[in-house]
Amino acid sequence: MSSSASNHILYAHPDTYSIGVHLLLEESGVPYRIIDPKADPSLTNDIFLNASPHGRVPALIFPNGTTMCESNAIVLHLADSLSEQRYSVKPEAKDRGRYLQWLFYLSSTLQPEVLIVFHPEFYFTDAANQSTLITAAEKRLAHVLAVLEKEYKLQAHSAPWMFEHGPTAVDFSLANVLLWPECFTPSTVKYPALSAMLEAVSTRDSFERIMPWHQRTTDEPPHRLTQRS
Ligand SMILES: N[C@@H](CCC(=O)N[C@@H](CS)C(=O)NCC(=O)O)C(=O)O
Repeated sequence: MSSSASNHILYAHPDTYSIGVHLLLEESGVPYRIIDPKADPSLTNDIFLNASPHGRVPALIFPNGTTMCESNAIVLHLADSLSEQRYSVKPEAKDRGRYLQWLFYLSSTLQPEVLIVFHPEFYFTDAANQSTLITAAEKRLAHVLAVLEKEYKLQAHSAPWMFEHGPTAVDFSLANVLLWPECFTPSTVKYPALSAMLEAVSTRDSFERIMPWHQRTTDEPPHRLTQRS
């Protein structure tokens, strides 16, 4: 990580959907700087909200001044544009469609259940309804994880990664969620393929370099910057 004005700037908060983007930047070896909009509210200004209109992390400002938010859009774009596309499935590759399918699945099908598990209060104010909602979301999350486990098993020849040539944006983004004990418990019985992928991500040098920044410092749920539904 270094800090010249021509760097990428990652707006992030520890232990959030920022981890996948942070990993990819670290893997790619491009210079970048991190700003936590929560740690320094004076920075949660027009620049951050311009990059992330919903006010959520991660958001990225590119050296040329363009901006992006939405973690999976960011990792898709970074993987396509950095490191000779090592962390992407190239646009002309046979597997490109499958790669896009699973990246979008993470955003559209996995993330909604994760949001409920962490923030049932966005939907109900009373404890009884929140508890019912969490139970339903956990059941749906277990199904989503089973679908992902099945896909990784189908691609056993690529193990521990989803694609044969090595780790991609899909693995990094999914590992981001699998790191949360509220969502996933590694198990060689129930989720051997997902657990192996998570283990493989967790032993990478890049992971060891970035994770000290992502330690939870309070008991506060990791997802919240401001109360926003
Ligand atoms: N779909 C978004 C979700 C981002 C998101 O929910 N970020 C959370 C932290 S994990 C956040 O910034 N929450 C603060 C808020 O909503 O105010 C993505 O993948 O980037």
